[in-house]
Amino acid sequence: MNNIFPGLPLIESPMFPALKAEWELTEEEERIADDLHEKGYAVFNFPDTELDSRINRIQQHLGPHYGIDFDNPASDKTVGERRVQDAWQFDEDVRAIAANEAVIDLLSKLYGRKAFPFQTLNFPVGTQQDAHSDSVHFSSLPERFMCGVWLAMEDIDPNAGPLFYYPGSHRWPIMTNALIGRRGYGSDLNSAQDPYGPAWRALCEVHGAERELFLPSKGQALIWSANLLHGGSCQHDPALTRWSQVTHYYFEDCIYYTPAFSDEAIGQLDLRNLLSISNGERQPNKYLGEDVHPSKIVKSERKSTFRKIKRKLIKSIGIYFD
Ligand SMILES: O=C(O)CCC(=O)C(=O)O
Ligand SMILES: [Fe+2]
Repeated sequence: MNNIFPGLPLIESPMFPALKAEWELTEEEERIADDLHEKGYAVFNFPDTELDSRINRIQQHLGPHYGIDFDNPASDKTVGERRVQDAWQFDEDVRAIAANEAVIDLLSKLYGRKAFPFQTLNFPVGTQQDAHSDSVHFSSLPERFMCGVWLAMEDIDPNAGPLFYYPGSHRWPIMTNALIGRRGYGSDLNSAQDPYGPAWRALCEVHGAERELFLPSKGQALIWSANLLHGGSCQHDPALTRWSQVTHYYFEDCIYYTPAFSDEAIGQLDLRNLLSISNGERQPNKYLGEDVHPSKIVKSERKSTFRKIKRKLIKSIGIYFD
């Protein structure tokens, strides 16, 4: 496929219609690609014949981690821990869902680079998280090579704090520190999302955007693109559960970093040291096929200091050297 912009995921490329004409996609893959391109999310049936038994085992195994009384239908399920991060490290079913080969193949096809899962979150209830895009937590260089897959592990009740999202918001400016005039490197935050809330609210207002709720049946999943604005709506009935798993994916041959704690323009990147959930191996930060080490970034800072001194010398005594 002749792709003039390999630095953009295929589904986010302005050349998407032309690329699609050359792509070999099934009807279902084409629907998913169209939805991601136009709306920034796509719904699909999770391709795993053992899903029901995996879900049962996950609920049994992770249940005690939350400190919630699941046996009493009337108990408040929103007390205690609302999530377990990276349960894939000790729960084979969480790992199998994250590393599902059919999902990885689909994502790799849609993005044009090989996908790998790097983080799991398991929720027994709604998160009630404010609207945000995951790109302030996890981004890549080139940008947009990240996505989330949200899997419903039961039928989701409208009063259980369903996931919400703003269709089309993936096309809005990507939220960065430069955009809101903030320095991030070395900063300390309770939540990486905090500084950007007013900016996201302003974008929603100016676009007159309306949120949509995701009310899936058990076994349905939703892919969201890196810059789609989403969150968890208010859980009106605290006695309900909302079992779900989110897996976050990156794509190979990128730099992986946390934008909330980075200032990209001056080379200050809060790099991530990632493991692929698929094989447990480290996924090096790469740029155009070559490994990128944090020392290289520091080195280029040193280089620019050297350049400054050099320029001063040239100006003051007319010496030139290279
Ligand atoms: O499940 C939710 O309510 C939101 C989860 C979320 O935003 C995330 O995992 O990135
Ligand atoms: Fe999120």
